[in-house]
Amino acid sequence: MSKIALITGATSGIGEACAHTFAREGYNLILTGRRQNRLDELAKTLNELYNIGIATCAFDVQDKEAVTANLENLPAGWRKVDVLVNNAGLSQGLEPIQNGLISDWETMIDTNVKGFLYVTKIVSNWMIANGSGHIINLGSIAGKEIYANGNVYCATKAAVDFLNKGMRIDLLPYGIKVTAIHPGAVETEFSEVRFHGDKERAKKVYDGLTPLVAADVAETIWFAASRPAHVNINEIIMVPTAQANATTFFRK
Ligand code: NDP
Ligand code: 8X3
Repeated sequence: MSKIALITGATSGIGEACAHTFAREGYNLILTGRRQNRLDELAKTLNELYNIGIATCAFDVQDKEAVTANLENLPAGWRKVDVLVNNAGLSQGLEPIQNGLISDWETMIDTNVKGFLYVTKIVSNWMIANGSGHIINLGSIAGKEIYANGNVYCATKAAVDFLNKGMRIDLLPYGIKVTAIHPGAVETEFSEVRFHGDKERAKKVYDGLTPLVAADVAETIWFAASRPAHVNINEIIMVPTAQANATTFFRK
């Protein structure tokens, strides 16, 4: 029987790339995100390329009731999730703490921490019932090192780092693997979202260097997901060659 991967934030960037990678590897997929049209297009493309089963669920991870209703309403067979790619997330703003918008902070905390937890609670219980599973959490280099004006975004990713470590302990007795992937700069819609749609400012983030692309991260996630049963990858920090740490870039 084909395995199942549930990928949150599959409408763009790293999540979308993961959908392609896991589909290529023969997984059936549960794809989530807010934009149903993108989920439909992705499902159509993957159906044309690979002969796999796909369920799509459009919901906002910030909305606890919507998360529960959408996931719990999936047909029972879809609860046999082998891999959860806990990826939905975003940054909003890049301002010193005294100037930050409270609405941006709330969106980041509600999405990257609370939404992440809502999904984790439901799927980890499915995995416990199934007797196995692998949760792969998208942290960030921003959760490992703080940078100027990163304040709340970095804090949410630091929370993911600790939750990753905490859930690994809690889920250990159930044989559930837990991994975090912490990327540096990946060119996706991330910066455009951070800068509230300012494409020009977003592009500048990657000026003069070759950033990671979403597929680089998806392949690393696949590496973690495809280790033998007795091997767990606890975490991986991956950056473009032109990035030494959260704040040091070499730009041509
Ligand atoms: P994108 O903006 O390209 O993709 C983000 C995805 O998250 C989209 O599919 C979006 O779907 C989904 N999402 C955002 N908010 C919500 C929400 N409230 N409810 C449901 N889904 C939501 O960015 P990336 O692919 O780059 O980001 C993916 C993850 O990787 C994030 O957690 C990010 O923090 C992390 N990351 C990114 C890095 C980068 O440099 N790009 C580096 C390190 C980590 P939709 O809008 O349809 O809801
Ligand atoms: C995304 C990477 O450095 O822009 O998490 O925060 S960074």
